[in-house]
Parts: sequence; structure tokens; C-alpha cells
Amino acid sequence: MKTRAAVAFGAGQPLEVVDVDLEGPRSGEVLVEMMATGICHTDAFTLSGDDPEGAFPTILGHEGAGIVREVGADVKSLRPGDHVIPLYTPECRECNFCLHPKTNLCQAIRETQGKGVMPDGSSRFSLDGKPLLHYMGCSTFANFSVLPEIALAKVREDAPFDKICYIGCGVTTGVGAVVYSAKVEPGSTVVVFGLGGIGLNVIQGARLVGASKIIGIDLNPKRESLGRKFGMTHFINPNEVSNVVEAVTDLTRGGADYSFECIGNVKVMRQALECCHKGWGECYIIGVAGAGQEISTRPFQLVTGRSWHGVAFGGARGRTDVPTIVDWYMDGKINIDDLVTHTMPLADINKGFDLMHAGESIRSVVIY
Ligand code: NAD
Ligand code: AHE
Ligand code: ZN
Repeated sequence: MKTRAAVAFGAGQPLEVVDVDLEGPRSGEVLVEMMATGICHTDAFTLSGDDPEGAFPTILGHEGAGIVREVGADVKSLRPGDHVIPLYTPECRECNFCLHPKTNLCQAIRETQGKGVMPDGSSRFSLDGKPLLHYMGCSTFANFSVLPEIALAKVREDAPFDKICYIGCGVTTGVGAVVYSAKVEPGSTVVVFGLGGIGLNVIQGARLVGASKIIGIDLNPKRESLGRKFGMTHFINPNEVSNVVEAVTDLTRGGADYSFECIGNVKVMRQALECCHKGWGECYIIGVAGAGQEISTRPFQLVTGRSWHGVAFGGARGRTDVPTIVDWYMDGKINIDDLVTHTMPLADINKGFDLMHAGESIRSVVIY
């Protein structure tokens, strides 16, 4: 079949919206009609050429929601008409990662996914007879996409696609990092570096679990009011203090119980560790840093009880946890509506990237 898609032909180039060819689902695969997709900073990161795994030409996008239109042989858990959210972190429930209680990083298809192909090593997308690569196993910047069954969470049918697509990455990444990974306790002090599409979700996760002090840090002063709306109790603009770590230490009586880096800046990752409380403070790295970048600190920071952790997709096991997060949204426990700041048709997708780079949007959502 033909499907309309925004194709990334090369690093640093705007996406081109064209009709591409899409093969039907093979064994264990599912054809999904995408109804909406968010644009995450990670799409921009890969498009920039900074992603060591970035390969072109490809169809980006990993924050979607849609409807199953066809299932391949051996697909047992889904059928046409089901509403689904694509999972760049799948959940096979069989690999040694899925069976381990301490991780959500299912590895069943990680190798082929990282190469931009389906588990059998081939692509379903092509243009003029030449293959186009999949992206993060999702390629939600296409009106129709083929995904492995294990990379789809079935969700309730009354939830609006233009909001729940954001649960496919940003919401789950932020809220999940607090709830599933750090397991922040009520009364904790929490610091969030970067109040964009991820950081604001960390803030609402911290409010959800009853953190007592939630400090947000961002260079963009426009982020303060939105942060406060989501539960932030204090705001620090790094341009307005002489030392960010000292500013946090002063506000938290010696350091934070938990910090989250939601930018992808290795210098800020160091600040995020060092503003944690001696003896127990935990720092979670969420931001994705470019190829070749490294983090550093004095080992003494770790010897004295601060710890560095990292988390992908909020530690969530997608097929199990994503339907619950959709319920939290539908029950009013989390706010997605105020974070979807812009919507647009696929034809205008490059505007979504421009708004992100200008610091104007939290989430732009493409509605098909
Ligand atoms: P975003 O662009 O919406 O937000 C980034 C925020 O950081 C902006 O508000 C910006 O003003 C602020 N900022 C930039 N430099 C800063 C600095 N030096 N000090 C303070 N604030 C600064 O991006 P996003 O969509 O929220 O994504 C954030 C990061 O998380 C990206 O690196 C993205 O790739 C990554 N990410 C990781 C995962 C994961 O599973 N680990 C999932 C999604 C996104
Ligand atoms: N491909 C990059 C790493 C990119 C990365 O860290 N991706 C996160 C999700 S970001 C979503 O917006 C992730 O899931 N990582 C775990 C994984 O297995 O990819 C690189 O550096 O090579
Ligand atoms: Zn993302």
C-alpha cells in the first residue's frame, strides 16, 4: 500500500512529506493506522546527526497512537480495531531482561530495532524501490506503520489519540522515572533540570507521589509559570544565580533526595549529581547526550553516598504500564492537555521542530 510519511533523507535536512510504499505485516507484525504523533526532542537529536545510531533515509517519530488495521500470522494479543500506543521499549515478557525485576529494557528486538529494520532484518517501507529505515521500531511520522506485536500497548478506546500519543514517550518517561525507577517517597525533595516535554512530566510525577519540595531549573524564564502549574514549588534560572549546586543545597538543607536531568547536557548531569544529598541522594539521567560526550565528577561524590542512575522510557514496561498511565490521564490524575501546546497536520511537521528549537512549544502533536 501507499502511505504518506515525513521522510528524513539526511542529517540536518528538513523532513520531506511524500507518499511511500508500505508492505503488509509479516508473522508477528501488525499494521497500525497512526492517528496522532508527538514530536520529541529525541527525534530532533537523531535528525541533527548527533545520534550514534542515526541512519538515513528514515521515517522518524516514536510518540504515536493509532488503530490496528491488520495483523500478520501468529499475532495473538491484538486484532483489527484495537487502539494502540507504539512502544520503542517493547515488552516480550520472555527475555531475560523482561524476566528480571530491575529493568524494563526488553532486548528481544533491540539489535534490529537499532539498525532501523524489523526483527527479520528487512524494512517494510520503501520509496522508488529503495528501502527506507524504520526508527526506534515505531516510525510514527507515517500515517500507516508496521510494528512488532510486542511493541504495541493496547489501550482503552475512549481516550483521545491527540493526547495519549504523548504517553508513547514524554509522559511515561517523566512520570515513570519518578514512580517506577526512583520510587520517590512522599515528603522527598526533588530537583528537575530542564522543564521541557520531559521535565514537566517529572514534576507532575513528583507531585503525584507527594514530594514536599519540587525545584525546577531552566534557562528559559517562560518555563516557570508552567512548572508551577504542574507542582513545582521553587524555580531557579541558572543565569540568575552564581552557583546552581549551592542554590539547590541552600533550598534543600544540604542537598536533594532525588534529582533528574532532562536536558542531555553532560555539564548539567554533573550538577544534577552534585546537588544531591550526601549519604543518600539519587540522580537520574534522562537526557540523551550526543555521540562522543562523556560525564565526569570527583569519585568522592559517589564514595560519599550520592548515586548516578539512568532511565529509559521511565522504567515502564510498556504493555503492562502504559494502559494504566492512560487511565491516570482519563481519571484526571495527570495533566496532558496543558502540555500539548501546538497541533498541526503532517504537511507542517517541520514547524513542530522549529517551535521546539525556539523554546516555544512543550509538545507539538501531528494529527493525521
Ligand atoms: P525539550 O527541548 O522540550 O526541553 C529541554 C529543556 O531544557 C528546555 O526547557 C530548555 O530550555 C532547557 N535547557 C536547555 N539547556 C539548559 C541548561 N543548560 N540548563 C537548564 N535548562 C536547560 O526536550 P524534552 O523533549 O523535554 O527532552 C529532554 C531530553 O530528554 C532530551 O535529551 C531527550 O532526547 C531526552 N529523552 C530521554 C528519554 C529517555 O527515555 N531517557 C525519553 C525522552 C526524551
Ligand atoms: N541511540 C542513542 C541513544 C538514544 C536513547 O538513549 N534513547 C532512549 C530513548 S529516548 C526517547 O525519546 C532509549 O530508550 N534508550 C535505550 C535504548 O535501548 O535505546 C545512542 O546513544 O546510541
Ligand atoms: Zn522521546
